[in-house]
Amino acid sequence: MFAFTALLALASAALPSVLAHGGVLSYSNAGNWYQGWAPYNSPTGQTTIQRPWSTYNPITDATDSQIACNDDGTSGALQLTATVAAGSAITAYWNQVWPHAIGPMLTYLAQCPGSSCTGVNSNSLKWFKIDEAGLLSGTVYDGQWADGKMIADNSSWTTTIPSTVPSGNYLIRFETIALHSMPAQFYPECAQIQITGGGSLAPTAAELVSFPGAYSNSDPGINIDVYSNTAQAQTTYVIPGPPLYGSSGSASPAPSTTPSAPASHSSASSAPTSAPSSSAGTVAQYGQCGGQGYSGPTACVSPFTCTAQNDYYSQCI
Ligand SMILES: *[C@@H]1O[C@H](CO)[C@@H](O)[C@H](O)[C@H]1NC(C)=O
Ligand SMILES: [Cu+2]
Repeated sequence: MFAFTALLALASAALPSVLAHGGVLSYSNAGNWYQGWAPYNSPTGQTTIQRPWSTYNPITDATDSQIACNDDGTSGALQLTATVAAGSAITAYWNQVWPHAIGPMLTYLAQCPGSSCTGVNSNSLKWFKIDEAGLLSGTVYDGQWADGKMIADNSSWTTTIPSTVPSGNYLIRFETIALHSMPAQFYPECAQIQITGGGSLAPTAAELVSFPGAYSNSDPGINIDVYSNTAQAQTTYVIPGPPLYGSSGSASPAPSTTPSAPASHSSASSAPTSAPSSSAGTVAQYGQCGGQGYSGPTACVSPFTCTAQNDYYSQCI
């Protein structure tokens, strides 16, 4: 008993900053579990799908040279790649219990040239955003944020690889941004995946960005004081980065016959959407079409269906 307590005391004394920050430590996909990089261990002999990363501390400059993958951009000496089916869900797990509940969650992909991402510098790639969630309900000051949902979901975030993404080798970049203090704190980590069974919808030029480059310190979603008077009345939050993949003009034009009723929600939960009865818009593939706190259009462009991802987010897929 004494030894155990002493060990705990020793551990917390030795790793003070570890308790305040962190990053993605593991992944799961289709029942497979993938251990991530252990930044506090020796790099020697580490074999993982995750790109090596160097520090538990946050990045606090939106243009930092390490903002792509929280590292110098290089792959590991024994780098692995996970095979992931297009259309499947992949989950990233942060260290438990993640401490920062205010801010957005974002997931990006970047395709690598050639037959592997190993050896490819992450700063040389073009990224597109496949998932984003920001202020889910309430105000910027005291509302519910995606970061809080991540904590509630076992300090993890699940993103579905779009079924339309071309097959190939990619880096996947999970990111949580913490807004509880200024400047904002960025926690991005990357893993190597090979997407199989994909589609043929390439991201548009407007959807592709570089890291660094995608964010600016003056972006409204980054240069934000969540405790200000403005924030106390603010119910919208602009998520940083490019438009979501599939949302910027690549969807087929709206059909000539307007759907007569909003698309039904396939959610089994009782999570209501405040669907406005006058909704006339049609939402492009991967666009938001429902969820608590959402009041925009709910009808999807044909042939997509509004599908609940969680209580707060339904999208056209
Ligand atoms: C919660 O996450 C940890 C990894 O951080 C994992 O080992 C555990 O299985 C997860 N629990 C559930 C219920 O998913
Ligand atoms: Cu922290």
